[in-house]
Amino acid sequence: MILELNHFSRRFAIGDIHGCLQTLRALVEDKIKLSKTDAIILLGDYIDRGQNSSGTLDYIIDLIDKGFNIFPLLGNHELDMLSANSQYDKDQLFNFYKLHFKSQDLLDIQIGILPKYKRFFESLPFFFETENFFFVHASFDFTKPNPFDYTAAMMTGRTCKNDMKFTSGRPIIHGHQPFYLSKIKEFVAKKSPCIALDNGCVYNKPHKIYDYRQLSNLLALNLDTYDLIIQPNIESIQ
Ligand SMILES: [Mn+2]
Repeated sequence: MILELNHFSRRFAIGDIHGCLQTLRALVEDKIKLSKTDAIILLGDYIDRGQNSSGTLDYIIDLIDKGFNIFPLLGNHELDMLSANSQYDKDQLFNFYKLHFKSQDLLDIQIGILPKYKRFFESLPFFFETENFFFVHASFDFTKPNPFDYTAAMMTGRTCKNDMKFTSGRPIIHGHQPFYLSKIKEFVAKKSPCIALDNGCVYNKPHKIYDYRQLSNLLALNLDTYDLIIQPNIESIQ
């Protein structure tokens, strides 16, 4: 989907939120100090794992309703919930999400995904192309004949590669896979062809794979100045 951002006064992208509502609010309100002349692209994965999936969605939907220029993309967690909703019994669905992702607040045990959230998920595009960037949750697979129709890579591709033939040199800004903060700072400093913005905001405790001390920040990139805005996870304070 083509999106024009040049007429806004400032432009930002924000990585994976995963239910970290307090952290998102602090980033948007205290650090960015968002105004109605700014624009923010959200890179998907608003829900699951964190403490407040429904609050995060309510906040995003409310900002849009109030006239803030928030442009959310689809992440694999939103798509997975939509697919699971159409495949499984509603009580199974509820119990699965309660057990694995703490996001049963998005579900009703009789009807599945609550209509407000289902409508929101179904409205989300797979990627944005703007004057100066591409934005996608995970990556593009440029080896496919029609990479902009190949949504599997956009949702879960693990390796982001840029192909100038398709992007005409515009960087790809993406999330999905947590990178350590030092690595993300390097992508930004080098104005890398692929810039990852997922610093695993939700991982604020010892983890079996990741060193959480190098994660647990929610990041915003100022797309004009390349300033990286770092909001540490504040969910445990509440
Ligand atoms: Mn993801």
